[in-house]
Amino acid sequence: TACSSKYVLSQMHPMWHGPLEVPGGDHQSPIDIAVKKAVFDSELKPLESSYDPQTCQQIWNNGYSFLVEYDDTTDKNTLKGGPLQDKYRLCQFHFHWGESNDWGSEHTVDRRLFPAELHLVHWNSDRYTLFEEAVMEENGLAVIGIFLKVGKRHEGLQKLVDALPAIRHKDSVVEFNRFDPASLFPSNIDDYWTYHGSLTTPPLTESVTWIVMKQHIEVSHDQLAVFRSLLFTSAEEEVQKSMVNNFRVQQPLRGRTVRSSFT
Ligand code: SG4
Ligand code: ZN
Repeated sequence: TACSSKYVLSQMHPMWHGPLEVPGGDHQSPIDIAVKKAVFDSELKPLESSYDPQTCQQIWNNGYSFLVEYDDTTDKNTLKGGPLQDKYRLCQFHFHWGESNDWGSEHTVDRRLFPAELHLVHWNSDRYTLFEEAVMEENGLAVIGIFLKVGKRHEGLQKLVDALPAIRHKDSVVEFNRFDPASLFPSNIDDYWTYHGSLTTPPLTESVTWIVMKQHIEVSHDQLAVFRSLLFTSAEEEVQKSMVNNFRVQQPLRGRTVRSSFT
């Protein structure tokens, strides 16, 4: 599957649920984005994405979030431009959310929390041949972060929301086709912040160029309520646990600079 995600997960899950050693790195994610401290960089280009909705394969509850996975064996879904030197390939997107609308995002803006955050995970297909290889390298991954706010119903998101009851339990997977990831982009993708950081779950490798959109998207309270009806637990477990608050705590900036594409 995309990102060889089953392989990654079987390694990361026992770790994540046990006491987590904080890795030594100085480039961990997520962070608070302090708007006035971000440095405008006129060299930052507009992002160029090109996605083929036909390459969408499945939707999967991995026991931590739900993932929409794409065929990443060829360059059919690419991201370049922006802060990126190379071409990156989409493998999956997923969300983080809270138990209430008051929190749930991983990144914050001037300490402001959002009810959810979308992550579109891409790996560097110019330099590496596999996701597993890219995940270990400094320029291996590019993740687009998009904040969700509660407001009016999001049409693009609804097709996803409708599929969620079928993957309520951990480890359930259903086929999911023809979904355009760009339908979840805000109208303005030219304004973003970027910094160098890490995955927010094990292996927590510092391989991510983060691209966090300034503009959020709006989804309805009811749509988020369906996210919260998912379960961390498998069908066999006696005590079922709602999938909520699946975000990592914030990490220190430690001298890094957040750059902005806008003034
Ligand atoms: C979520 O747990 C996804 O389910 C993981 O996907 C993902 O791991 C992890 O978040 C970290 O990604 O953009 N938040 S993040 O830094 O993409 C990876 C899978 O395990 C490695 C496939
Ligand atoms: Zn994420």
